[in-house]
Amino acid sequence: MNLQERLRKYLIMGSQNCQRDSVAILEEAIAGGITAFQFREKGPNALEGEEKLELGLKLRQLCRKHHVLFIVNDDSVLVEPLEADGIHVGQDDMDVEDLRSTFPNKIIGLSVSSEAEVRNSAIDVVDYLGAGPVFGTSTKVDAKAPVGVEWITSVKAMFPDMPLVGIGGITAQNSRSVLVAGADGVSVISAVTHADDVRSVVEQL
Ligand code: 3NM
Repeated sequence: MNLQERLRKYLIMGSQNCQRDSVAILEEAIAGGITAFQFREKGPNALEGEEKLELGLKLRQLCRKHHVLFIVNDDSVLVEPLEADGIHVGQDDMDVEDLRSTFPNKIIGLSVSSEAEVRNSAIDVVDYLGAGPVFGTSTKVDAKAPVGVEWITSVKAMFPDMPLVGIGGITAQNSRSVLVAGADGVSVISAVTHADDVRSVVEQL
């Protein structure tokens, strides 16, 4: 599978996004067919230090067992201990050129939500882009204004060969529109972590 295919159904999650055991939720999401996972332990009520590492190790182990891509969100210190496949950063996180020199062989993902952000980013050193928030989201406290599926189409037009995922407010009901607009995959938090039937939602995505 190439990276485009591996990013097709991309669950992002930390314990703060879960109302029950996050390990169980990841197991169900894997059963439903996610292809990639991002460990994003961040924001209010997120674990830190040893507890964060311990949970990361459990989730990492599950992903390894089931050949699901494992990406760490914005924590370069955890990349090696968790043997992550890569790291994802936003515009206000670590600089992607520094990350590339630290991790020459890891997958690096970068979020972009505007043309200005694209202009100010070293797109040539990253392996995939996340574009959003496509729709309104209440999961990320400091999320920007929704950019719509049009932004997906614009980014794909600018970088046709770059793997691209949509993020923000994506659900089983609207995920098709994100793919039709040009995304290679959809990344989702609450639609999966808050689902009564996680497996079924992932299957529908
Ligand atoms: N990043 P949900 S939006 C983590 O726009 C994150 O870069 C975003 O959560 C961005 O699927 C977002 O519950 C939250 O809307 C996505």
